[in-house]
Amino acid sequence: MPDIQPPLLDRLSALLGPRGILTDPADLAPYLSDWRMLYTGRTPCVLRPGSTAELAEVVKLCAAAGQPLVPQGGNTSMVGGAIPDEGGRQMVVSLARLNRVRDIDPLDMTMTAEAGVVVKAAQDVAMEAGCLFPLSFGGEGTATIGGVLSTNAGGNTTVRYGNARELMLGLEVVLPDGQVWNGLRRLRKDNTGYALRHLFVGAEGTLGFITAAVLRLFARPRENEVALCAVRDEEAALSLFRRFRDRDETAVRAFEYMSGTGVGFYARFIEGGQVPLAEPGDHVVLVDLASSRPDAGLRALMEAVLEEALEAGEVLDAAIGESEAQRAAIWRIREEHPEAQKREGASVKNDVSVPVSKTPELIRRASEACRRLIPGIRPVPFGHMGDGNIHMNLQQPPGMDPAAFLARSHDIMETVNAVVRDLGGSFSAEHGIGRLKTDMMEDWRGGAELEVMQRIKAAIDPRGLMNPGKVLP
Ligand code: 2HG
Ligand code: ZN
Repeated sequence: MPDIQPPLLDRLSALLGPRGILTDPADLAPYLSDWRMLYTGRTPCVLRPGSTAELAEVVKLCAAAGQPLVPQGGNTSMVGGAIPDEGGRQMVVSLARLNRVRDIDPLDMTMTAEAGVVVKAAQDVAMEAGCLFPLSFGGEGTATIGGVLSTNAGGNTTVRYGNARELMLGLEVVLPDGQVWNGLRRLRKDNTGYALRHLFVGAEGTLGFITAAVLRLFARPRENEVALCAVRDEEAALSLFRRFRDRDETAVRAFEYMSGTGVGFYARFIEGGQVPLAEPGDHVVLVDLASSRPDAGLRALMEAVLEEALEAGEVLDAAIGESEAQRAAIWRIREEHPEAQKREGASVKNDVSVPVSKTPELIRRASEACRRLIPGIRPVPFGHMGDGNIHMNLQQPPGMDPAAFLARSHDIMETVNAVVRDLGGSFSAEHGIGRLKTDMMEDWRGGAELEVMQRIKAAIDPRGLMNPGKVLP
């Protein structure tokens, strides 16, 4: 067999020019490890095409050579979804240079953005046009539009605006054979056969490359109130959510739960980590209310509901942000949770979801089960209670060897997942499958569901060149 690698590399170099291909090991390093440091892969090069047309040419050349490709956006995956394997053959394709907002239309309430546009940049462009692009989460300063669509990211505002999928009207995709599918339609109604665009959202790059998308925009909020509350227990947290929702369902933009342990890590490890509650206690909730109406009366709503819940003994203490800076400071407590956990030592993440009504039971039962499994283990559940997605994370017992703790990762995940299954939940709510959870697919999605997924993969990417080793077992 002739070695196809050098000629292919030469052809890719000629096509992409010096800006478009990296081969120096020092330049490759940032593309080869994930944020959690779970994986370090190898690659002959990182390809950085500057346009959809250029990417299509890359994919054609690679398809002809049987060359596997790994798409990468902001490299913020929590499950190793954008890292090549250790074999050294898979090439990373960074979409970072496809970073133009092609169009924004405040009347249609749409934005057409390329895959490499950073989420925060998309939010800013929308804001300048008097609109809101509502997807929001801790990694928004790094994560990209292509990545959040490929993984169907959720984040903090799912309770109000849905996941990335619900924010997408149309897509442009480079298919595994190098064809470009232009599905950049900005229609609210379009029932013309199978909804292909939805196949690529959440496929984690295993069916092709999302290169651009038409995104939905919303009216910009004119009022915003954020409160941090110490609550009695998990049930009281959920009851507070219900009180807000019953008063005004459209006002709740985010409803986030945090454990006292996680808030403690924040105060200890994050610079300037102030918590504006005298006694945060064991259970803390962040409520974010927003409305595009200038006279929405959100302050009155916030105060009335908190008062009611204080009287009922559900809320023990609360602080309402008095300025933009104070609201941001409260949000920081929640968003720095992953970083604070990282600094405290080894932890095992469980990005799980259950019906919203079952979140208190999930937190309680999973925490107890893990404490029985490893005495001294510290549950750090936090996240998006309003949509049923709790990060049921576990921190090593103080003083335990991190490696010994991580060696128990599988047992810990199984323990949490047994509770999740019992409550009718999902083992991966928003972070996806990537490489970390492929071995759970058979157990959770096996049978007809997995079989259809495998047939779809075989139909669209018959040679398995798109992000091999991810999603499917
Ligand atoms: C968040 O909600 C992210 O901050 C990360 O989904 C969760 O670190 C985690 O487990
Ligand atoms: Zn999350």
